[in-house]
Amino acid sequence: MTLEPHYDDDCVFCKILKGDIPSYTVYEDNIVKAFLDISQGTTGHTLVIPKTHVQDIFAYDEDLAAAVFTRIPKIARAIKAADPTILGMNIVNNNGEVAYQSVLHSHFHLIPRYTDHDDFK
Ligand code: DGP
Repeated sequence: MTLEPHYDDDCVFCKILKGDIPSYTVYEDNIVKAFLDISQGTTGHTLVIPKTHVQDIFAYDEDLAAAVFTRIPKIARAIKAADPTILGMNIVNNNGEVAYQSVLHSHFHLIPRYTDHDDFK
């Protein structure tokens, strides 16, 4: 699997990568883009996606896994550092429609937690 960007024309996240749909970028490099989730489950809810179109975790090869997985803690740390009221973070990755994956371009939810009692479940 190439780490170079590869787009699926029917994919909403590929349209974001191409700039055809606007997004608020949190972080970007040659491998991944991190941008605010439209739903904002909690403030700062961010999605991290590989720039190459890959449907889910089952399709990752070792190179892509290493490249993406080393970036997630760094992005999570940067988000937490940006707001001292962030106390923790859920990192969620749904794979397959039966697992509630609604966008079939692999993505990781970074969901900041501010108190023990915020609204998002
Ligand atoms: P999942 O259910 O795990 O597949 O999460 C998909 C997420 O993608 C969901 O939380 C909403 C988000 N999403 C869908 N379309 C858009 C979009 O056009 N822009 C942004 N920023 N997020 C989107």
